[in-house]
Amino acid sequence: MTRFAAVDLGASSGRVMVGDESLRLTEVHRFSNGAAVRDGALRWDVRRIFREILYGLQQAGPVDSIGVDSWGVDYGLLGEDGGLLREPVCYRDGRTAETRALALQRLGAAGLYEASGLQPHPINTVFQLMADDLTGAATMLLIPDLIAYWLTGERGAEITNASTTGLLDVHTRTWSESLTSALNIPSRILPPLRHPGTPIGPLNPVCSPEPAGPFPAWKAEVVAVASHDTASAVAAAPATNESFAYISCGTWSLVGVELREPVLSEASRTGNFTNEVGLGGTTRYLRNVMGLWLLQECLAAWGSPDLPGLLEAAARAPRLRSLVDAADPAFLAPGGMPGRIAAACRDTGQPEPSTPPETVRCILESLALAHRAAVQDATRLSGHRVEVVHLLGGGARNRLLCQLTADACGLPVVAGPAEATALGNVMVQARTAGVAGDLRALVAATQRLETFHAQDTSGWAEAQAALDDAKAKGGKP
Ligand code: ADP
Ligand code: LRH
Repeated sequence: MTRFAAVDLGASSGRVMVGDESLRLTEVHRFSNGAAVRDGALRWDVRRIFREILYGLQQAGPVDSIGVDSWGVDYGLLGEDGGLLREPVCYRDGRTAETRALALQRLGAAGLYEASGLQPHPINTVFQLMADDLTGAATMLLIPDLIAYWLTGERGAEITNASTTGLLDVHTRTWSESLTSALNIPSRILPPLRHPGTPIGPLNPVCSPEPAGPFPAWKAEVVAVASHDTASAVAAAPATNESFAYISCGTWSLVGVELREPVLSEASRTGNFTNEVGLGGTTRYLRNVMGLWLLQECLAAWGSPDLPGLLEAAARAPRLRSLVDAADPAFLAPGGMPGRIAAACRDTGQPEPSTPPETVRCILESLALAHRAAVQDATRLSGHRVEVVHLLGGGARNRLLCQLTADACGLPVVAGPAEATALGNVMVQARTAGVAGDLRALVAATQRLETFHAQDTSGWAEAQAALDDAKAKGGKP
């Protein structure tokens, strides 16, 4: 039996899982993740993450290959000597406000969209690089590529994640010279692109940072997977035909459809849709919705109460009482989330949630409403038919959110796999090792899934109209 290690780094937790050709998956190590302010910026402790990965690989024992995926857009800079210049900055740091405005001024919103196919989200790598000090930078490595470099000594940029940077040409899928030159980003720091399924190199500690702990003593090939976590999750959607939408639901909700070609219309641009690269050359046509970040932040503010108890109480709280725009980047930064949500309700003329269960109800219904809007808009803007919604990732464990999403969308929601990303990571390694056949069908046949049918579909359209109306009158989200 061939064994594959999937290193899957989420914004809220990282894990090392072992999978095989039958897509049986075992978690061997999980660790918490999160950004913290150091040296004047919100940063990821990527050396600690690497130590956790090495520990996880130790727990995994010998495997035939290793794949690494993580959240998108963030990067580390290597100096001329190959060392990391600084701890990577988290996309939630506020440093891109001015550079985003500058890029929009130089190229125009339509010009940026036509070139990159991305919504001009403040998190995009391009705006971060424009805000960064690139003195002495030899190479920019996205997070999974940085980990792969530390594991092998090889540098590159895997294409699904490169497509989140805002520097990939949406037409040619190569680094865009016109964007780098217009935005003064030295193209020499962008490493060669690589595609899922290509070998990166054998395990080799030559570039591993110190002190990192024991490096695996066994031999294994590190293989490029769909290293953007969302791309891996979508690859593992247990879809039986093309007529589906997906919600990759964890810290973020990434909501959209899988297409053969990008959609670059004006309506798509103003609708805030992004065209990212998916496995097999597909387009992930999606909208970024804030996701369970809203809940994570509230839980942290409340001192981490028991989640199941809170969800039960939220299920009993009044229905569709107060809603916020869960796709609004105003919720991007950390801190004070219960108060910010209450203020957003107040500013749009709605009752403020006054207890944690009411706030949780507000968050989950707001997410369900944003899921509904994104599924409907993606369908309308792309012309793609949708009969079912696949809700993937940790959010699939939140049964209330799954039911509310089915109700809001008026469509069946198939929830799971909760570890879709790690599964998508293993799928590419299995394919590379020669496993043939329909791997999505294998996911459907082997993983725990639950279908939620739409029940109470009343009130959602009115709630959306009321929220749009309140925002149009100047209310904050
Ligand atoms: P990421 O990869 O972005 O770190 P995950 O896909 O791991 O995110 O999802 C994490 C989220 O899943 C948590 O914030 C939490 O809201 C939700 N979640 C995980 N386990 C459960 C559970 N048992 N019940 C309800 N929600 C859960
Ligand atoms: C989800 C995700 C998402 C990006 C964001 C930075 O983890 O990769 O697709 O937009 O993180």
